[in-house]
Formats: sequence, C-alpha cells, structure tokens
Amino acid sequence: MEISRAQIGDWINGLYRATGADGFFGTPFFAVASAEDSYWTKFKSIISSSHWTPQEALSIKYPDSIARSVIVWILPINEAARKENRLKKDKPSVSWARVRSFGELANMNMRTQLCRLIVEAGQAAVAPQILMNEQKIHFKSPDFFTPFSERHAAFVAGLGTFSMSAGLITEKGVAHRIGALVTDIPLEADKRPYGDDVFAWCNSCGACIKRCPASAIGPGFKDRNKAKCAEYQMNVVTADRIREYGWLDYTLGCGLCQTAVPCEFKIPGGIPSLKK
Ligand code: B12
Ligand code: SF4
Ligand code: SF4
Repeated sequence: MEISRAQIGDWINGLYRATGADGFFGTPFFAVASAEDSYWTKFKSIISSSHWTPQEALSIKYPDSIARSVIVWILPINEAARKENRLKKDKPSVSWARVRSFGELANMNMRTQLCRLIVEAGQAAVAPQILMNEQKIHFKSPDFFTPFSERHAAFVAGLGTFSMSAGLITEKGVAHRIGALVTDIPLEADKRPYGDDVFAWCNSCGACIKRCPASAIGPGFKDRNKAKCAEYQMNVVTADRIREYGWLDYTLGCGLCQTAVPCEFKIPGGIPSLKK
C-alpha cells in the first residue's frame, strides 16, 4: 500500500482521539519537511555536531532504509488550560501542568502509534524523541539541546518561526506541543511561508520578558537563560507540588511566557524586528 499524505492526516486525527490527546489539546495540524533539506546539515553547526540528521535518526532502527520525509505535528494547548495559565503570575496553573505531565504522555503515544501504523503498512519510521528516551539521552546544562530538536524540525517543515521567548510561533500561536517522526515515505515537502527568516513571526513586543518569573528571557535570543528557566521549573514550581498540583514524577512545566502574550494563539501583529 502506498501511504499518502491524506492517510497520514487521517492517522494523526484518529490517534489524537484514541490516545486522549483531545482532552488536552485543540485540533492538531501537521506539515512535512524533506529529509534532504539543507537545514539538517546546517544544524550540525547551528546546534551541535551530535544533532541527528533524519537519516542518522532513521538508521538507528532501520540501517537499510533511506530517510525521505520528516512529519511534524502541532498540538495547540486547549483554551481552558491557556485561559487558566493567563491568570497566573508565578507558577503554572494546574490545568497547564496537567497538559505538560499527562498531555505529553498522549503525545508520546501518538509518536509511538504513528510509527507503528507506518511500519505495519510496510514502510520505516522512527520518532527521535522516543529514540532519545530509549537511549536515556537527556538534555544537559548549559546548552540544553537534545540530538533532535522538534522545534527546529517544525521550522524546517514550514510550521512556524522562533521567537524572543524561544517558543515556536505557529499560525495557532506559541502555546502548543510538538511531535515529529522520520520516515522513508516520499511525501511532498511543504513550503516555508517565512523563507529563511528564523524570527519572522515574533514582533519583539517583549511581553514574554515581563511574564517570565525567572527573568530567563531577554531582548535577543542570546540573552535567554535556559538554566534559569530549567531551575525555576525544577526547583521553584515543584517545591510544594503534592499540595499545589497533587501528583509526582512528571514535569509540571511553566509556560507563563506562552500565555497572556500577543502570540499565545495567533501570529502577532506588528513589524518584526527581533535583535538577533
Ligand atoms: C531542553 C528542552 C527544554 C529546556 C531548555 C529550553 C530552551 N529554551 O531551549 C527547558 C527545561 C528549560 C525547557 C523549557 C520549556 N519547554 Co522544553 N524542551 C526541551 C527539549 C527536550 C529539547 C530542546 C532542544 O533540543 N533544543 C535545541 C536548542 C538548540 O534550541 P534553542 O536553543 O531554543 O534554539 C535557538 C537557536 O537554535 C536559535 N537559532 C540561532 N540561529 C539559528 C539559525 C536557524 C536556521 C534556526 C532555525 C535557529 C537558530 O533559535 C532558537 C530560538 O532562540 C524539547 C523537545 C525536543 N526534543 O525538541 C522541549 C520543547 C522545546 N519544550 C517545550 C515546551 C512547551 C517547554 C516549556 C513551555 C515548558 C512547559 N511545557 O510548560 C518551557 C518553555 C521555555 C522556553 N522559553 O522556550 C516544547 C516547545 C513547544 C513550543 N511551543 O515551542 C518542546 C518542543 C517539547 C514538545 N515536544 O512539545 N525545555
Ligand atoms: S510575547 Fe512578543 S516578543 Fe515574546 S515571543 Fe511573543 S511576539 Fe515575540
Ligand atoms: S517557561 Fe517560565 S521560566 Fe521558562 S522562560 Fe517561560 S516563563 Fe520563563
């Protein structure tokens, strides 16, 4: 069976309901990047020489397959969780933290199941985030990068651009989670409506700087302090987690910079001028 783009869309929509992701997220949308896009090799110098190209990721499980496409989906965070988080000034709301902890489990199941459906239909597919978990690869201070950045994959697929807060601004805004997989299915790649402008959809309004309780965002992306953001989430947000949230083990997140900002659920208006 030849797997079409329409079939991929049907599977994503089906899994969105089957995994319970529909309890945490709005309707998903997806796009395709070519596995041969020149950005994948550029990321070896922009991010790290250890960042996987699609071929390197696919070869981990399927050494004889040729990577053709990277499928990337966006799960916009549901309005109720966004609304509740908008009111918060220090820590994430309970419903935002639920999305981070348990919505991401549904997203993990979407990654696993979509790969399984593709493999069952006779093609190869791997989800880099699952490979990283299997290999117990975790991000480390001070650079906080992993061997496959799903935000960068979404950028290459034409789904959105980076921003002052570091979040990826899509046509449905910055408050979302991402999933990605690499496959040997030859799908037509989507165009990037923003060309190569990495920060095109951020209007540099600075609202995210004011929202950040950890002072981890500055006017240029080099001013971002990932360690402050991570420490805030790991130490301050979780300090009284049983009483405030009621569950253990899973990350609670924060995301104040992704709510009550002009890019929360749309591309913000204004003229882009981010200091790079
Ligand atoms: C490590 C990590 C973190 C770390 C560090 C985050 C950070 N700021 O980099 C910590 C723990 C702090 C963190 C926090 C959060 N995270 Co996090 N995290 C990741 C993880 C696991 C890896 C990210 C990675 O490898 N990045 C690579 C580095 C290089 O990216 P970067 O430094 O941001 O990239 C910059 C440069 O490359 C620069 N750049 C410079 N030159 C060029 C040139 C070109 C051509 C390009 C394209 C870019 C570029 O642009 C980028 C933006 O400034 C991903 C999952 C994944 N596997 O992708 C999730 C992920 C990025 N996190 C996510 C989320 C939602 C969050 C939080 C909101 C927590 C929450 N859920 O409440 C916060 C938001 C923090 C923020 N301001 O963005 C989502 C992002 C979705 C979105 N809306 O953008 C992801 C994709 C998880 C997912 N699957 O959905 N996270
Ligand atoms: S709040 Fe403003 S400056 Fe920050 S990411 Fe959104 S559009 Fe860009
Ligand atoms: S997630 Fe929270 S701590 Fe991290 S940059 Fe955004 S607002 Fe700041």
